[in-house]
Amino acid sequence: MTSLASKQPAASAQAQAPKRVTLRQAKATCPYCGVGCVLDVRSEEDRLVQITADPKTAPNFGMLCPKGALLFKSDAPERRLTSPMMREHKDAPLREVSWKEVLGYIGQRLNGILQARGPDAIAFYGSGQLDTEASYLFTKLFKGYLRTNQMDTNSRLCMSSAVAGYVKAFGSDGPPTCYDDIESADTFIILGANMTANHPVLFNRVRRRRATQDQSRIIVIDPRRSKTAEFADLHLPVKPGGDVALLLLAMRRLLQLGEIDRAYIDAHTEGFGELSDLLKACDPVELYEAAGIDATQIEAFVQMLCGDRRLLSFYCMGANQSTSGVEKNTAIINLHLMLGEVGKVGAGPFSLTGQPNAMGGREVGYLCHQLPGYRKVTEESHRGEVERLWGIPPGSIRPTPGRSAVPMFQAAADGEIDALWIACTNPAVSMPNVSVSQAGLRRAGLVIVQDCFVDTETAQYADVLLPAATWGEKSGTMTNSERLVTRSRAVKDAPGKAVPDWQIVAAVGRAMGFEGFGYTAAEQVWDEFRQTTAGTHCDLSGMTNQRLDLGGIHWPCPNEDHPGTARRYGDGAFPTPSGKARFHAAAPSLPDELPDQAYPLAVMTGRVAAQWHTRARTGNVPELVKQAPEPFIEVNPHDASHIGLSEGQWAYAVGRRGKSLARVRVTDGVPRGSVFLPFHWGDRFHSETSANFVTNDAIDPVSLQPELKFAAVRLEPAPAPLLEGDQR
Ligand SMILES: Nc1nc2c(c(=O)[nH]1)N[C@H]1C(S)=C(S)[C@@H](COP(=O)(O)OP(=O)(O)OC[C@H]3O[C@@H](n4cnc5c(=O)[nH]c(N)nc54)[C@H](O)[C@@H]3O)O[C@H]1N2
Ligand SMILES: Nc1nc2c(c(=O)[nH]1)N[C@H]1C(S)=C(S)[C@@H](COP(=O)(O)OP(=O)(O)OC[C@H]3O[C@@H](n4cnc5c(=O)[nH]c(N)nc54)[C@H](O)[C@@H]3O)O[C@H]1N2
Ligand code: SF4
Ligand SMILES: [Mo]
Repeated sequence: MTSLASKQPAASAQAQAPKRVTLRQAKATCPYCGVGCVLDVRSEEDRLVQITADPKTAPNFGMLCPKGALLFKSDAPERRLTSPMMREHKDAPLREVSWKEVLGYIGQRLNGILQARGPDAIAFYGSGQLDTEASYLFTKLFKGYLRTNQMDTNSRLCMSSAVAGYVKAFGSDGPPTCYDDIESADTFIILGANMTANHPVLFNRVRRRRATQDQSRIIVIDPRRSKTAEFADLHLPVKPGGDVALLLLAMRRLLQLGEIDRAYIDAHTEGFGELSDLLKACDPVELYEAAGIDATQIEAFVQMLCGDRRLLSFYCMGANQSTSGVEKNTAIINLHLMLGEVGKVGAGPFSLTGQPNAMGGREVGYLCHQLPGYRKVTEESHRGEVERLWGIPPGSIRPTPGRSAVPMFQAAADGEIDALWIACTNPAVSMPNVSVSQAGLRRAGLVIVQDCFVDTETAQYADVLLPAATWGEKSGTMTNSERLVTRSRAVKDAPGKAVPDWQIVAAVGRAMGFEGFGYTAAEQVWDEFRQTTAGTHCDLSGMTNQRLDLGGIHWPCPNEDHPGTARRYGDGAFPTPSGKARFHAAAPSLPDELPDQAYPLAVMTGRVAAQWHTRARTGNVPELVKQAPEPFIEVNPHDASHIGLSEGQWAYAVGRRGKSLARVRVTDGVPRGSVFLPFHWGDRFHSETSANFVTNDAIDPVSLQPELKFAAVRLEPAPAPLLEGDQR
């Protein structure tokens, strides 16, 4: 195993040994989307050379999408961060240093800040792309040893509304469903998810089911006619933000028709009275206006939900990234509870996880209000349990949540954060209202960036750069969208002094003088973490390293003989105080920032199939870059001609917080009054193209997730930018 010690300069003599040609092969979990495909990866002389998938291995059974298949071209050796780098002053250049020097420096600086300003002046911002071992150790270091809950991750921008929705309705996070439900379901709702682009292998299974079962129907709820909507039997082009109104209209009609599962509601739920009161009291005219859908469309939708069917509902960022994200989530769950479509084979609400290990991150408690095993910092008994497990004094863990992502960067911009440690995420591009986050990165005294590439937008702000081994270079564990836990393996060595993320955290813990970070292998970290989940709602304690070597296991898995649990809540018992699932009656609310005369258009941001987030990896793959080479904005033909914009022209989307440059695509796939802008192209592409210059950082009051799917803008023609390689 590569260890940090062996990466010390003192050990470099080993590198003098004659090199043999090495061929390696292993199974690794795809580092992209939450489908969590298991890939067979081959390397030759420390270069990845081939990616395939085994037809017998879950969850993808031989399938992969172009991003996964082309991973072997994504490593870009020339862009790698291969040594720790640091500078003592903001105006000094970064210089390469040894691990010993950088660890000493970090230990001394963090200890100094702790003494001078207290633990809340130190913050961590992480990622659902870190493996479980690294996420667990960050949680242990910050919450247990630095004694601060100032720790949050990009899951706040991604899944936090889904987490809150599950907790409100079922009493605990985590989906009830599994991928195999697809082959037993017949009616699919896909709400605010463009699965063809963003969860492609899973969508293949949905398409196959649709093709082979006559009764099967696909309903897509998305303001845009996305590629996924093109496969739908019914596309409901909801007004951006209008999902709660649309779902209330459907539930109201189902109630009128008596098409509800009374027996299930009576036996297994509470709060239906309030919901039916709301449904009877609300004004349908207002709901139709808010949903942007007419009665014929609702009728067609409701007809597909009537009678005997198995309903599986997938939802993603169109639901979560909203100031009413939690209400959208609970509305979807309300619909399922009302129809008795929970806990049955082929049925259930199924939040699609974005990142490969955002589920694992939730399990280790990496959001500012969480602790390992779906525990909470606000519960005294939970804190006590975790303190005992970690062997730290009672009272070590703080009882109040730290700042979530958006307030964290705001606090940095306000000068309240002295040290900001960022790992495996690129907030200088991906945060809403990104100018504020960039200001925070500029102002924080000590910015530590832990990444595998040297030139990311966030790395430009670093005072310390820590070189991480990346996918294919380390062993680690991930949980996918369906609670399937898989072990990813190394097929090549990390370049230079780069080491796995968990080793970096453990080394900093030791450098700060803490006991409890003396691990010598990732498997030891896993063994410690799985024990912390024993007896919790996300019990993984039965998943030994040996078992994970043999293949993936679904949690809960409470003991070493337990086969794992593909589906939950089949007995109708929920982890709420009463044991019943809860309906939530919420009237629709409007997005935070509404269009007006000055900013007449609603901008929705999102993704394309060929690029992954800030393009750190997909931007290195020529085939993917060719498919999606530059930023674009989709504009309805009516709006385009009204403004005087034509296909292929460059334009600024100008909002209240900033403006963003993209090439115009005229399409009736977006409704009048709305535009769609992918967020993949940050400063590394061009200084003006980040979509997040215009996005709104208003947050959902419960989940604290920002409204990345709705801001008001106007469009203005712009001169074509000078791009790299351009001869103009
Ligand atoms: N190729 C690719 N795949 C990815 C990623 C990637 O970057 N690239 N990222 C991964 C991650 S982390 C995530 S979170 C997922 C995201 O996966 P998705 O959620 O599928 O992706 P988005 O494109 O952000 O948004 C989905 C859809 O929401 C729609 N939408 C916008 N506003 C509303 C609304 O008010 N209501 C409804 N119903 N729909 C609305 C948009 O039109 C868009 O089609 O993808 C994962 N997979
Ligand atoms: N406008 C708008 N903004 C959005 C969204 C949106 O829909 N619209 N979606 C939001 C969502 S859902 C998400 S999840 C975020 C994603 O946004 P980010 O997390 O910022 O995006 P990535 O490009 O995936 O950043 C991952 C970083 O980790 C690095 N990396 C890769 N492998 C490793 C490793 O093994 N170790 C370490 N230490 N680093 C590694 C990469 O080089 C890269 O710099 O964006 C959010 N921002
Ligand atoms: S579907 Fe997702 S997990 Fe599977 S290969 Fe494609 S990007 Fe990777
Ligand atoms: Mo995400």
